Amino acid sequence: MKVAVVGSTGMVGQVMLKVLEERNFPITELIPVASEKSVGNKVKYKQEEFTIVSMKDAIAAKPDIAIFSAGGGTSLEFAPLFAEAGTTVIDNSSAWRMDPDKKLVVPEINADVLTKEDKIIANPNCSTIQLVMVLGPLNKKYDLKRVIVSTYQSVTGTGKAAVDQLNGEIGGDESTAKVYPYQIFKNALPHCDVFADDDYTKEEIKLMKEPKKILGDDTFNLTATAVRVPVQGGHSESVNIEFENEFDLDEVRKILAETPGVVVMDNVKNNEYPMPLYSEGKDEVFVGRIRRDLSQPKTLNLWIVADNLRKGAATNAVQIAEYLVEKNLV
Ligand code: 11C
Repeated sequence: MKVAVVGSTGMVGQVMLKVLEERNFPITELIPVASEKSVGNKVKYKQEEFTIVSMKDAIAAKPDIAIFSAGGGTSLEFAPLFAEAGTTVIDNSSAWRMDPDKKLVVPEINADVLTKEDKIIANPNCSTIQLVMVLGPLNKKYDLKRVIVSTYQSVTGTGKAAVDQLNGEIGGDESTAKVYPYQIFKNALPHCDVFADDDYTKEEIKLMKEPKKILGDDTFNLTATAVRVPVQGGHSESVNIEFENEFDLDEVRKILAETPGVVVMDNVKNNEYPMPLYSEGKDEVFVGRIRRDLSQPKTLNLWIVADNLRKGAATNAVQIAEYLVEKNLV
């Protein structure tokens, strides 16, 4: 496979290269792409250096697959040009996710929707991916009625500048540029992405819309509050799930433990539960604190953690690429 990585110098782009390497994706030619100012610079892949090329040169090279993580504007402009050249684009931005003609895919949940005709495939938002990995199998068994999710999101979700802000504040450097409207160290900001309709943030709106599309089910209600916390390793989510049907707690644990890509870490007697520090650098989605909501029937509380740069972005995109290759769809 000839593979272009668009946004190869960014935080997610760098993890994409690492994940492609780790999973030994069958690359015959790697085409790293980045903004004009980086063209000619090098990126490393499998101990070798590769020269970053321009978008124009990458399109002309007609890659089989282009994995994009370069922001919504870049995706809107360039993904269709790659698609016209015959390339299948896997896009990590929010640009195409809710487009009714584009598939939004978490491979463990809905890879079967993909066909050869899909030339631009959307990778969901990081906080959505870890949520649907848990909601999907439980919906099949017990039928979701209402979901309330509160997130605790790592600064890596915002990008390098936010990591610099946190580290600068930790080091007491007053001159650190502020990406957030407030200090993030020793703080929690109920504000991820920008405010939009009805006083929800865009991050919350993504969380409320994307799961329904991925699960192919809009019969349940979902509400979200997204919070940025001074954490660097992964996103956490506290989730309250009301089902239409009664459930058994041991069966819930069994269903989740048997879901590929999900790891149950739930032994409170030994203080065992998922944490961002533990999830960092891992590809799985970790779930714990699985317990009944004692305030009403048929309702569950649980806690989900995943590395937002891996399963929340790069790993999911690479898994989509793997599925396309395996099923001969590119
Ligand atoms: C965050 N979820 O943590 C965001 C980052 O729509 O792909 C990814 C934004 C997106 O701020």
